[in-house]
Amino acid sequence: MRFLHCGPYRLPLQRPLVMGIVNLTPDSFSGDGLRGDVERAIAHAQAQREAGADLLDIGAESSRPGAMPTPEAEELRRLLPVLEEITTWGLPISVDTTKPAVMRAALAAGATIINDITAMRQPEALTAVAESDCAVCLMHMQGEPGTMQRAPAYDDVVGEIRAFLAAAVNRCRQAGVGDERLLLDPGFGFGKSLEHNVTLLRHLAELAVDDLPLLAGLSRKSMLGELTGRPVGERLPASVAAAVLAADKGAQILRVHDVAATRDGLAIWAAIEQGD
Ligand code: 7PJ
Repeated sequence: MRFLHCGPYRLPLQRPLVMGIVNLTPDSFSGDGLRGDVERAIAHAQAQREAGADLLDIGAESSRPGAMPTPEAEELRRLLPVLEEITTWGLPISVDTTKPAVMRAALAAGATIINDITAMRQPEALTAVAESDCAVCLMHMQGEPGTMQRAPAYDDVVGEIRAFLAAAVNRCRQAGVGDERLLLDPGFGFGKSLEHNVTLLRHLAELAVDDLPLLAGLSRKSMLGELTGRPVGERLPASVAAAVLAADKGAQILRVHDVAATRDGLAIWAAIEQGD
């Protein structure tokens, strides 16, 4: 049996896992921003857990297309009070951040996964995770949030992203982060056109460098809006369909806003595809 090592936790990778999103940014595109309200954020995290989340991903740094960077002090002010509570709940907590100092503070506060949308490109980020025993999600992004959706371009989107992820894996290995701590993510919507996103989902399995586990984040994203014509508040059915398809294509962790609905979708998929 395979496991993802995240600090003291061992997440079994036999069936797809659901990562519930807890968003602390005030300007979340998906309408779930919690406006810095600690109590409400904790209640939302609790609801995600009760809905059956296997792990939670908490983020206080906006990465939506066109977003301005969040100052470090502000990010920590939003994160730490919530982290202090939810890291006592007995499930792995991932922190969505690109800042080495925030990674260190989050790990000290009990976070056990670092979800870095810049894939450990900063040497100090690599040092921060190498000195701990957390898991690391390496996500692909072309460009930067402020400008990434202006003109995303690839000659071979699957090959280029696979090569990017392979290089990030090598950086981690060289820093002493073992394969049992790594997750790979194509970064749906991060410097990608609709066509790029669709191609990546279709070929998701090819991105699993050395058979490392894949995380997919499609929940409520604009590609689903483009395909259905629905605004962000009406993308639940499309999000569940996308999560189930991602699982079918080999994703081991689905990063979602709607945990209960995603679990239902995955239960049907598992009964058919993983039954007996
Ligand atoms: C992703 C993420 C994703 C990983 C966001 C949103 C936009 N981290 N952070 N993968 N998306 N690893 O919540 O949809 O796709 S922020």
